Amino acid sequence: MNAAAASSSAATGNTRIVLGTCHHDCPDSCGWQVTVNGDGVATQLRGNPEHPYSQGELCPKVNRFLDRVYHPDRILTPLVRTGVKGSGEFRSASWDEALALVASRLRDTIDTHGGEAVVPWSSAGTQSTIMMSSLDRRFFARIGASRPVDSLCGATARNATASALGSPLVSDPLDVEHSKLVLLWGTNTRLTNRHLWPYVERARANGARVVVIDPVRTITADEADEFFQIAPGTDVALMLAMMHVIFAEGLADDAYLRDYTTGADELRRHVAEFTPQWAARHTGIDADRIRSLARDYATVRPAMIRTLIGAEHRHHGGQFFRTLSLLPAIVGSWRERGGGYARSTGSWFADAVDDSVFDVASLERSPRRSLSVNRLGENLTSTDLTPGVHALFVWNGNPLATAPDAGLIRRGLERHDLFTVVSEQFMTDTAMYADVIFPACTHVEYDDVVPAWGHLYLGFNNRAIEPVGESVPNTELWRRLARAMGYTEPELFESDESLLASCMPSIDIDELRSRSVLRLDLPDPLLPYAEGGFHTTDGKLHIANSELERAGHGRLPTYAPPPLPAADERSGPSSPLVLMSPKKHVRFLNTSYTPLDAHALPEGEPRCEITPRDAAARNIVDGDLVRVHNERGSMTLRAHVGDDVRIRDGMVSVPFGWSTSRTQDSQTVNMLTTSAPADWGGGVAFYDTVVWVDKAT
Ligand SMILES: Nc1nc2c(c(=O)[nH]1)N[C@H]1C(S)=C(S)[C@@H](COP(=O)(O)OP(=O)(O)OC[C@H]3O[C@@H](n4cnc5c(=O)[nH]c(N)nc54)[C@H](O)[C@@H]3O)O[C@H]1N2
Ligand SMILES: Nc1nc2c(c(=O)[nH]1)N[C@H]1C(S)=C(S)[C@@H](COP(=O)(O)OP(=O)(O)OC[C@H]3O[C@@H](n4cnc5c(=O)[nH]c(N)nc54)[C@H](O)[C@@H]3O)O[C@H]1N2
Ligand code: SF4
Ligand SMILES: [Mo]
Repeated sequence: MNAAAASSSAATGNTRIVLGTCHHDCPDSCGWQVTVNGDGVATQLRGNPEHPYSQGELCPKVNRFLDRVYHPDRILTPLVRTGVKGSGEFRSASWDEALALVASRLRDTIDTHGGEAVVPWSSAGTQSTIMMSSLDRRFFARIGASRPVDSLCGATARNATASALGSPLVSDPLDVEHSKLVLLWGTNTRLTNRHLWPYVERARANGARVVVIDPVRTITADEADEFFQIAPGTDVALMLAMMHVIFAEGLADDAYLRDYTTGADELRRHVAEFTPQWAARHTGIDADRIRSLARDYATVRPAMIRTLIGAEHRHHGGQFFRTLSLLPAIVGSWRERGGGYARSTGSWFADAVDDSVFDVASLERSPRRSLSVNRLGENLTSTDLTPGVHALFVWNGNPLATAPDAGLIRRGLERHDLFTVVSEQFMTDTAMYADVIFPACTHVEYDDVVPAWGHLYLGFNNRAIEPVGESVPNTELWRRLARAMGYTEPELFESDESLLASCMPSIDIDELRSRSVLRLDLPDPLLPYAEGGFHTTDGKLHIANSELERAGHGRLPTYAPPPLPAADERSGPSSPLVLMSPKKHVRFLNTSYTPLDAHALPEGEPRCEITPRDAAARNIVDGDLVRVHNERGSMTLRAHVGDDVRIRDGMVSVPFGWSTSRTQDSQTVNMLTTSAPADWGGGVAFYDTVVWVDKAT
């Protein structure tokens, strides 16, 4: 440990306290502190009370993080498959043997089919900077592998916001504390962003009203002052009707629109036809409630819109974020602290942490094709791709349970002529199908910098313990693989320390290490568009947007009904239902933790929520085994029927996050979900899935 790192750990006797930052794919990026005894064993991990945002609190998952670190099921050596794919039969192997095997299969693949037959797939298992993505980019560029594009999370929200505002940069969510009206629109704050909730509560203590807009009555909706249980995928109709009321009743901030925007008059004419009555037919929300929501939004000061990811997982995802981004300008709420629009803060970190330094042009051999990570199943099973996919690398993710149309992924992973390499901490659904598994470190075992997407504090994670077993940080895996392949370019072997220094040229890393948290060097309060200053050619917000028009998204926000059966088509005994598959459990983080007994939930297995009306029509009672199915797959689970279900008639809900090892028939909800793309930006329309439900016989 260097001198600076030592200063981040207070020593008492032989015991040290090491400061770190949670790495999970969660907006909160909490600060933690790890107690390490004289033998180098971590004995306690708890919240860092000095962290300005999380203030000493973690969450039920990470309070038990050390269980995960020292769990008996953790993968601690390389593993080589011995049984059929999916059987989970492996033997342990030395690093040398496993690396030699992978290198020889990779060379064969590249010689026979070309580099593009190699496909990398990763997600945000750790969202710390260099472990999430750095040397992997160089390694796969050197191979000439297919280039992964799109994302399961955030691409549509980010890109659609940016195409509306000129940049993805928006408000500081912590300013919600200063709001008098909080619209939690398609976000389940109390579950997914729990450390923001105290800020919302403080606003409420000062008289704020909290409104939740969601097709599911979430635990956040339970605490709201007002809940709009909107029909799935119809939000743009609600937004257009709000605009209609605001213009029609003279509630717009005309000065803001005149000074800082263009196209407001076009919008005013455009929304004239989108009355609350019209929106009521689409959204299922009474016209009177729509009218009063619009009036409140325009007149209560300050009013903040808060959203995250949920609503992007729809065909209309791009249009949702584009339209939502325009609302604060119409009422002028960008002017105020506690106003504006808050979603991911991730883009604010780009100046402090510049990950473009990880791309090295000189390593690129030839142009590479792009393959969507959202279509892994299609890519693995396609007979049209030339070359086909012959080698797959998976790290930081568990696509067999988290990516859509996962039955097709499973069929692909079963292919005898596919060589699959997985880097993991645990035997996940996906790892079960690997040919070779490499053991990965957990987050207490390496140094890294951790940007956030729920606040503006940059975190540092100091390594607390040595790697457990033979596990390595992701960066070390890419260095070892590059060596095994016989590559010699120095960029492939850059050290972690050097990678960290090169991506943060303007940060005093020693200070960041020792404090483990620094606020970005940004104004406080952060009011990005209080006086215009949009990141467009003329600094104005282009409400009527010719670029979006050229891209086919409409010059002005446009509503198209979702590709789902209408409510009246969802009422018969054999009619289709809309499948929701949201995050639901406080002890899961996507699928991480689900195989661990310590995180087991009382219900033991996922259940299918169905309303009493729809259950009765199918002769289903609470606890019955039901089959949820469509053209992509079928899943058997127990029904949960009752007045406490959180969905409306015509919908069912199966929670996301459960691994196949915890379900009745080794399926997960993503065996049913669609991989259809969202309208723009690179996201996927998971939640626009239609299913049929029958009593299992
Ligand atoms: N405990 C826990 N916390 C987590 C996670 C976890 O798995 N467990 N995952 C983390 C990750 S990766 C992410 S991206 C964030 C996501 O954070 P959020 O975006 O807050 O969470 P989601 O559950 O994806 O979606 C939010 C809400 O969108 C709703 N929604 C779906 N369709 C629509 C629609 O058409 N209109 C409207 N208005 N709402 C809609 C869903 O019902 C859901 O309640 O959470 C993070 N935090
Ligand atoms: N139906 C439905 N599907 C969804 C969603 C939904 O709401 N509904 N949500 C979507 C969203 S928002 C997201 S973000 C995705 C999440 O999709 P994934 O990112 O695939 O989800 P996780 O289950 O968190 O898998 C992360 C894995 O990374 C591993 N890991 C952690 N740290 C490291 C490391 O340092 N090195 C290596 N090699 N591995 C590591 C963990 O052990 C874990 O198995 O799922 C998406 N899928
Ligand atoms: S998972 Fe989220 S809430 Fe839990 S400790 Fe990590 S950052 Fe905080
Ligand atoms: Mo996500």
